[in-house]
Amino acid sequence: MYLEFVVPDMACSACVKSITRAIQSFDGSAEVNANTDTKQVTVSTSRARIEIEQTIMAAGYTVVSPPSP
Ligand SMILES: [Cu+2]
Repeated sequence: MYLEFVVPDMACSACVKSITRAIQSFDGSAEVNANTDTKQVTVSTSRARIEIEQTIMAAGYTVVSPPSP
């Protein structure tokens, strides 16, 4: 499934790398797409939304979640 997160303090490609690495060390098969302009992070994963959210926060970033469908 695809999960979308908004990460307001993701500013540059180094942030994208840290977030991607954190998520992929949690779920090795996850695909991460991040846009520093829109601050959106899209994750293709089989893990639960809360787990990915906690992983992003553990990497030091703030997550603003859009409402779950
Ligand atoms: Cu950065």
